[in-house]
Amino acid sequence: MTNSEIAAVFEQVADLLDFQGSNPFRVRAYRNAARTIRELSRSVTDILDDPQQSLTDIEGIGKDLAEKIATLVSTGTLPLLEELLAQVPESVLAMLRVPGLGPKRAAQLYHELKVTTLDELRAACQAHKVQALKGFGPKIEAAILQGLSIADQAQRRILWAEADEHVQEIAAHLRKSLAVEQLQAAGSYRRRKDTVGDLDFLVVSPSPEKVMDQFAHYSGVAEVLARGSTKMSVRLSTGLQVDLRIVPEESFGAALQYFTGSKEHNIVLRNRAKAKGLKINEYGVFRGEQMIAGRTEEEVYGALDLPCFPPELREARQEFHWADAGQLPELIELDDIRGDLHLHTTWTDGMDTLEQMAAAAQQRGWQYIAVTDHSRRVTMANGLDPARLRQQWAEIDQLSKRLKGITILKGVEVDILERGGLDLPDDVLAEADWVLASVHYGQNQTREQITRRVIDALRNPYVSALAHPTGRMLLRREPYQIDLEAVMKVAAEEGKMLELNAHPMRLDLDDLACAAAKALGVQIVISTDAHATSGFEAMRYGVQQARRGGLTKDDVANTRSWPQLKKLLGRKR
Ligand code: DGT
Ligand code: CA
Ligand code: CA
Ligand code: ZN
Repeated sequence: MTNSEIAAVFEQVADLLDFQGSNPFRVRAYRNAARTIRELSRSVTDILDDPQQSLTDIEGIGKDLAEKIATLVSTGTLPLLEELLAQVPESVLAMLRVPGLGPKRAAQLYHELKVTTLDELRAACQAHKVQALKGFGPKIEAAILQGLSIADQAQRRILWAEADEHVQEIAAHLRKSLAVEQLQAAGSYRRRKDTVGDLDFLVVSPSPEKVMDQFAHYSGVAEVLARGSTKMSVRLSTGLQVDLRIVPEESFGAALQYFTGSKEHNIVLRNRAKAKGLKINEYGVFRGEQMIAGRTEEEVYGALDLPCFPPELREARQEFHWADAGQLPELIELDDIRGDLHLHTTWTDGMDTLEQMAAAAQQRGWQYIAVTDHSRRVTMANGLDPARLRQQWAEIDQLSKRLKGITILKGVEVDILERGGLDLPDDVLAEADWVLASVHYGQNQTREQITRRVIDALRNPYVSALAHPTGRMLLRREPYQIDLEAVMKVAAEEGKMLELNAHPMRLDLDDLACAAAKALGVQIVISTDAHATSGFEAMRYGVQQARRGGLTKDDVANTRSWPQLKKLLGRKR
């Protein structure tokens, strides 16, 4: 079981308890457990398998939770979950997951309208029965309808980070078979797309049957959808489909190229081959009957006089033009990153202390971090007022005296208020080394309103960068309405930066917006928004997304030392 799967079970328990109107503290305990597990940097199953290690050694996991996890991993379920599932109709479960709905409202719909399925819910919204309920109204009804379409999508795709957990587990399982000689995960996963529809594995093997038997025995498999002589598809218990193909060694490169896609990229490639009098398919590149390439991807692209494109660029956007001009960008790499400029500590809603965060960043080889806890408007997160912020900065001064080898910048994530303006006065912001401005409230305002608020914030001389610029939550929440182009132009003018928030659920800016920012000469800052030391792990997701946007080291501000980065910020800072 992957950590995400385990976390999902605890979340489901929390949802069901909430739906039943259980004690809020109990609900909260299960939600916290889910969050703790999701944010762990190590695999729970690995720890359980290792007699030298114990789950309770991990911070945040007590004896009770450890026992529940062990039960879950060994039996595949929890007695409490089974009990709850017996009490709640199964179709209601899907309702709990509709963005904008949640367990409490779902319970109300269930009791008052007798709605038990998503289809019934959609019909009730369309008949405007939902807005008539106490505490609902037309806005919420519309939000539920939108949530239903997002839920549809969420059933079909998963986050890249979650796909990665599956890929690591499945690959490890397959590699246990001696029949596997080469193995690669292709498809959108390999292109590092922010969400993934299904997984596509390629294997070279002298005995395909043995590989397919091994695949069928993977513990996550719920159903074998199809099995042929060299190809097999399964559905995992999570609903994810996984395709496996066994290909001949001399065709591995061609198959890898073909199944990495994208489809659009492959179409361009096929036309280019045709223009050269060649044919390309998943077996190789052919001149007439003769195969002239296929063993490696380099060979395949080489046969068409093309460079072996990094998978992240294979979307039929700019890559062929760049190749023709001999100007394929040298994409940024994780090792280029010098520091992280967005993180939270126990001063607000983070789980680790300032010192722990600094030490963990240093361990990663980073030269600097900016501590950017929330400002007071974010009451839910215990946001900082000027007095507490200055207290925190005093602590940073103290810490800086003790810690050598890492620069701790005094920062803040200041809220852009609903009515416009910033949540902290200029004289406070002026003392900061680094100021992120964020929209957390008023996300339903019009495009004009939000764009204006953001542009005004970027015009403030003390603001350094705009955090998570569109507010999107992958598979959960659409971006708010914002004219990004107008925002980018102002950023360019003012020498301000835009964040690529690396949280796997945000990846905000997305790849296309990164490319647009680059075209306007706006520097991107890749930040983890870590709420615990394990959150730093997200940096790689951000870098992947930046690569998909065609960004090089020079396009990303935090590949520089802090003094160099500071020079790039607008003159006034
Ligand atoms: P996904 O799974 O929806 O996130 O996206 P992909 O890109 O992984 O798509 P998938 O799994 O349907 O197919 C894997 C790759 O196989 C795809 O990227 C390109 C290749 N492929 C699939 N169908 C076609 C096709 O009809 N024509 C061409 N040229 N390539 C295809
Ligand atoms: Ca796929
Ligand atoms: Ca597929
Ligand atoms: Zn934020």
